[in-house]
Amino acid sequence: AVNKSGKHTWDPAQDAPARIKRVSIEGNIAVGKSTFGRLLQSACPDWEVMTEPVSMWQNIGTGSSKDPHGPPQTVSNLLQMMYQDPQRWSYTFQTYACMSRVKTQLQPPPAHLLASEGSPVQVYERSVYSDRYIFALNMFELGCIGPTEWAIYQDWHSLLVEEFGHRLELEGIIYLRAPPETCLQRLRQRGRAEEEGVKLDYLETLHLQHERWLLEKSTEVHFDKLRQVPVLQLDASVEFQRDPLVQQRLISEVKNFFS
Ligand code: DGT
Repeated sequence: AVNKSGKHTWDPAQDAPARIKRVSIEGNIAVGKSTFGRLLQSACPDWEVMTEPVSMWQNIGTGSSKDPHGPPQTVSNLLQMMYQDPQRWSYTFQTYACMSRVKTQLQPPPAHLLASEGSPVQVYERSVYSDRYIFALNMFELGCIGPTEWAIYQDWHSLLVEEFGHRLELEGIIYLRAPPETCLQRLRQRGRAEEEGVKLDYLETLHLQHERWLLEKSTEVHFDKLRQVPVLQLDASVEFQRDPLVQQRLISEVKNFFS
């Protein structure tokens, strides 16, 4: 929409203006999605990178904080609970992660994107689609989400995606691809406490899910439009975190792909 002063405005009941592209960054744990998102953010003024709310999953307030005589507010670390007891907590984790991804993808574009004369892009770290076709599916195949939980998850996930329609659609996916061994090395280097017990075979199963979804175009994907979303595959096995030349090459690949 355009208001009286000629500025683009955002009506939350409407879709994002068609010229704003929505793109997600996908890839294995610790491949470097956040680092790459920050690079994109600083190299492309017309891009807005929305970060993944990992800290929300680590700090869920429980207990009553409103009643001064009630139990004190405590904090649960759902990420840690999921890694410590995946059979008990994977389904719960998936409901919360998916809800936070829906919220992120529904956030209106910031004013500077709406006002931009260029080719603005809103970028998400992961999406409601990797929630289902990477993590939830993987946990189901590993036996950490039971058949009944999986049926219920798929039912409400499809309902959400269909009901929110255009507002959750993507115009592109950036797939940061690296061998699981490289991701494990990066994961150990960053030393996130909850991930201490993560083993190579878990990263291998997640790698295969990415390959099935993004490269082999798995027939498990239930949304026709999602199967047609263009995927840019980037070689993230190279050390891009500190090498400015590699960074420039990757950024220009992205810019060319989405221009
Ligand atoms: P990056 O920036 O590529 O280094 O990525 P990370 O590892 O910071 O971010 P990400 O999305 O791979 O995940 C953060 C942590 O949360 C990691 O331990 C994996 C876990 N995680 C993320 N999403 C899900 C999910 O939907 N289900 C499960 N079970 N775990 C998830």
